[in-house]
Formats: sequence, C-alpha cells, structure tokens
Amino acid sequence: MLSIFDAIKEIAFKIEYAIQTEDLGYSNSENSSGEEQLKLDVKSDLIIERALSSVRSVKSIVSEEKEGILNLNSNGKYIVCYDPLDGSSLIDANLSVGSIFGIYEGELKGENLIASAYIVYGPRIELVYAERGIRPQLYGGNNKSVRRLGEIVLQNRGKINAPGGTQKNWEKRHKEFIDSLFSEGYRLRYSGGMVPDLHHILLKGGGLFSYPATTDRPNGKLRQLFEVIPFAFICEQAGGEAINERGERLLELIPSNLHDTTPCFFGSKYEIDKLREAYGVAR
Ligand code: P6P
Repeated sequence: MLSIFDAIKEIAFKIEYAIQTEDLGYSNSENSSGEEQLKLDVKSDLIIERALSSVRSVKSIVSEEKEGILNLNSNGKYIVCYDPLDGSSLIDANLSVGSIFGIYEGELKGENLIASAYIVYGPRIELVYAERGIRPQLYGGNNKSVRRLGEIVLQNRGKINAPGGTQKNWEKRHKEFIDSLFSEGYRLRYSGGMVPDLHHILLKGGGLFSYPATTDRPNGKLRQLFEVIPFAFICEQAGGEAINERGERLLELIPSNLHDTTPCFFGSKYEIDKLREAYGVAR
C-alpha cells in the first residue's frame, strides 16, 4: 500500500509542474461522461498511468478520463480508481484543483475500498492519505521532501456550508435544508472544486459538503468510484458521516457502471443528522 502512496507523492509534483507549464487549452476529445477534456486532463491521466504502472501491487486502474478498466500488472492486488485533475476547468481562473484516488481490493464497491488519498494543488501542495483504522494523515512539502503535518479530525459540528449544484434545480426540501444551515450562521464556502472544498471542511474541523439530486442531474454529478467513495472513506475515518439522499452510507454503494454518479452529502455528525431530518430518513 505504501508504495502506492509513494507513487502518489511523485504524481503530485509531476502534475503540479504540468499545471505550471502546460497549455490550458482543450483537447479535441471527450471523457466517458461526455465532458470535453482539457489537454491537462489528458496529461495528468498519463502521468498517473505511468506512475502506477511501475507499482507491482497495482493490478488495474480506472480513470475518469478512460472508458474502461486498464490492466497493468497481472500479479497485482489492488485496483486504483482515480480522478486525475478534478475541477480542471477552474485552473484558467487560477483556483485550486485536485486529484482523487480510491484503492480497492476485489469487486469495485464501497466496502472493498481499503484506502484513499487526494492531492490539493493550491497555494501549497498538500496530500491526505487514509486507510482503515487510522485518522486521515495530512502531508505537505515540495518535490524534494514531503513530511507529515498532522491528522484530520472532524468536530461534532462545523461552520462551513458548501452547497453544490445549480440552485434553481434543487428540490424544495434541499433548498429549505441549505437555507436552514445559513439561518444558523453557517458560512458559504464553495469554489466548485470538490477537492479544495472538502479539504477546507476537513481542515477547519467540520461543516457540510453537498451535491444533491437536481432536476438536471437526478443521479447527482459526482462519480461514485473515484470521487464519492474515496472522500466518504476519509470523512468517516475523520469522525464524520457520508450518506446519500436515502440516508445510506456512501461506503455501501455498489456501482453498476464504472462512471456511475450519486447524490452525496459529507460532513460532521450534527449537519448529517439535520440532513436526515430534512430528507425524512432514519439513522
Ligand atoms: P457544480 C468539478 O467539475 C466537479 O466535478 C467537482 O469538483 C465539483 O464539486 C462539482 O463538479 C461542481 O459542480 O455543478 O456545483 O459547478
């Protein structure tokens, strides 16, 4: 497992360099979700594919930028599902973006996730790595040395509200719920980048990140295997909760297809309990 995280540390500084130096334009291709790919999306995907190809424990990879599973090492044990450059369309506005990794063993479903990690490309490079039984670990540094900065613990409730999705397309119950948090004094902190927005909540000790079902995206927008489940794992390991609109744990999801999405809610216990109440779902 460690060798995968070692590879992720190497990936961080290669993608950071690409962000600083590569063309920000669009390639003439689309990903499996029908989104036009930036040249940086393709480049970042290649950087990760090459780095993980040299890790013997990695059997296969699944990428937001690839249609299907790519087999790398027949004797490998783990399948790494990743979003190489989440929020890449924010780069031309010089906003933070990230890479997200889910490490699975066996069938690709929530309960088979055994570790997850993400990289934040912001004013500084930071990485978070989580595996079963330990709090998520925060790392930072540069391409010469990466050091552990601490661990992530969510408080029972926070102050940050990060509401995703087009508001005019929210369900009435969701709009009322989000407004109720603001009426309690929560601060709006939403950049449109899942990685920096969740990193903000995780590092500030709590709050709520939500991307609900909307009329234009009834199954939500965020992908189960390489965005939602990896962050659900980190959120729960930090002492928070991560559920869908039926109150089911996101770590119990069983995607039917590699690029399936889901409505998703991540946060401290207080905020998730309020969500359950608003959505009429039992704990
Ligand atoms: P919206 C970026 O495109 C992304 O996939 C996530 O990083 C982010 O949380 C979400 O979409 C933002 O979507 O609809 O709120 O702009």
